[in-house]
Amino acid sequence: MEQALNTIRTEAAGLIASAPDPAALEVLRVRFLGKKGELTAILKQMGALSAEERPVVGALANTVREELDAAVRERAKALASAGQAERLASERIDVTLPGTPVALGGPHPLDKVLAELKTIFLGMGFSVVTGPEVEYDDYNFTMLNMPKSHPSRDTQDTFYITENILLRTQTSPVQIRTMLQQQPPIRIICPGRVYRSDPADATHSPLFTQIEGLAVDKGITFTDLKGTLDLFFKQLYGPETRTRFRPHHFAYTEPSAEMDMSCFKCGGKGCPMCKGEGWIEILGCGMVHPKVLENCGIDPNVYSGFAFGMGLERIALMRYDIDDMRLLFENDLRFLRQFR
Ligand code: 2NL
Repeated sequence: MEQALNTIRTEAAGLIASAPDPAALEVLRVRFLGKKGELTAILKQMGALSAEERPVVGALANTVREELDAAVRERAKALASAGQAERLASERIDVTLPGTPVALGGPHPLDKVLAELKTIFLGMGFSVVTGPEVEYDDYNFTMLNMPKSHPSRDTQDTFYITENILLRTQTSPVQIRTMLQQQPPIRIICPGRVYRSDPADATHSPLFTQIEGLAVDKGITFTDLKGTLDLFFKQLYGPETRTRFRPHHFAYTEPSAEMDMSCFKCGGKGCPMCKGEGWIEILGCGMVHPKVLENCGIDPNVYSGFAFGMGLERIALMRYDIDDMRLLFENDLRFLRQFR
């Protein structure tokens, strides 16, 4: 029996020390040390030994078990660290390789123009205010001196959600909301999307961006309106830019005017851009109608104000020499990439 133990001792030690991988090592561990293993099988025969032999063989069996146990653990450790070294080598990453490029966007031409306009108006003491695109008929029309049957509504045909709720046709309702909330002095610009039931063509769109301005305070006159807008266009198109005002009619301003600026292409001599006129029609404006002030709880005997409104798309088309408004809405990347 001692001989059998010693045979296992040398055979197992050799096999364990050269086990090629953790799976093979586990097979050996079960084979020699498992419950049904070779060592156990020998121990089971101990009953046949004499009383003198038993402790000697028992001690040897324990020594062999401890030795083999230690050998298995040692081999397992060696295999694990070899495996790790192998993985580190095979999974090595070259951190100096160039990465996958991320597609970067850029500002839309309308946003670029809007940023420019905002900067100029902020410099003149205006703040930027925005409001909802779905509006009350009251704020979009009635408070602006256009009751339900008013003919001015026809030129601003829009999309109704219900009888009294619609897609706004101008950003004036944002100014109405502001006047309802605070007393003068007020100096704000209100940019945003507005809607009209117009078919799309090179110069029209059922959705466009408007920017309206409003100044209300004691002693505001038409001179303030002219000076503000003239300075604005000189800053936008250059100091040689001139402006002129022609009488017009809006229900919400009195007096009302349309403003032209000298053609930025020919300087006023006349060219295809201005259709030989030398002037380009650019916005509508006027002194806020006393009734509109009154509707908003501002006393027209104490305060007066001016207001103006212009389409941002028209300004963007001229600024970037774009010949069709639809390009601004189609989001064709070949077009948009030119403004990055
Ligand atoms: C245009 C003309 C205009 C206004 C907008 C306005 C707002 C209030 C009171 C009075 Cl709360 N007026 N806004 C005034 C004149 C013209 O827009 O052609 N827009 C595209």
